[in-house]
Amino acid sequence: MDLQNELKQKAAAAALEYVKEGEYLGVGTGSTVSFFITELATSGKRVKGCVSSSEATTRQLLAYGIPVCDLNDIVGTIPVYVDGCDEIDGNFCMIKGGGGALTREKILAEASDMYVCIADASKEVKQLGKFPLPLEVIPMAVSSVCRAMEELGGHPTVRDMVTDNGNNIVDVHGLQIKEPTRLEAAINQIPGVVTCGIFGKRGADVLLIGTPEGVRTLK
Ligand code: ABF
Repeated sequence: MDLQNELKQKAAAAALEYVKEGEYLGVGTGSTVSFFITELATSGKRVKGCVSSSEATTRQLLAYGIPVCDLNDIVGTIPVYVDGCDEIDGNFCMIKGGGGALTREKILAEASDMYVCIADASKEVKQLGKFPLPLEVIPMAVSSVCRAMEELGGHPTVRDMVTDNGNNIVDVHGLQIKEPTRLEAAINQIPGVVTCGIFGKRGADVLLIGTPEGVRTLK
């Protein structure tokens, strides 16, 4: 395993401590989360059920025999949501959506009491924006959303994928994201944008960073 994956795995293993047995657990998407699911499956910890943020995560959970529940069947909030990120800043604002699952991830983050972010050290940044900002976009609005993003100073490209929700992903390069929450709100107002990959209004609560020296916990 290469170093980056080792660091992802360390962070993923550290998140087990936050899993509440007998309760619902929100589960994100991506390679770091994939390590987490394996850790969960082999830990002996039993949750009431997982609420999944993607078809890929659902498949992995079910392959381990971990029950998967529908968010609509849960009354109240999910105590803990474990997910990764593509970038995270000092205020725990994030860019997410590199894997294209941002809409369901944002729904689960909002529905959860605590977002535990797991990441390797390369994800920590001073300012968001080096990682191209993903937007989930209704297919008929792709061109108009791209034009709107150019007006905001970005360079949009359309990703060759269809999301679990049947939409497109536009990746916006070259944005200087100085005020994440404000830009998130502005992009959310563009007709056709389903979800903006800035997680500022609802960022992370706990950050577990895998480093060569061990896992750093930031709250
Ligand atoms: C999820 O997984 C996404 O929001 C983010 O795009 C991605 C991170 O991927 P990885 O864990 O594979 O680096 O958190």
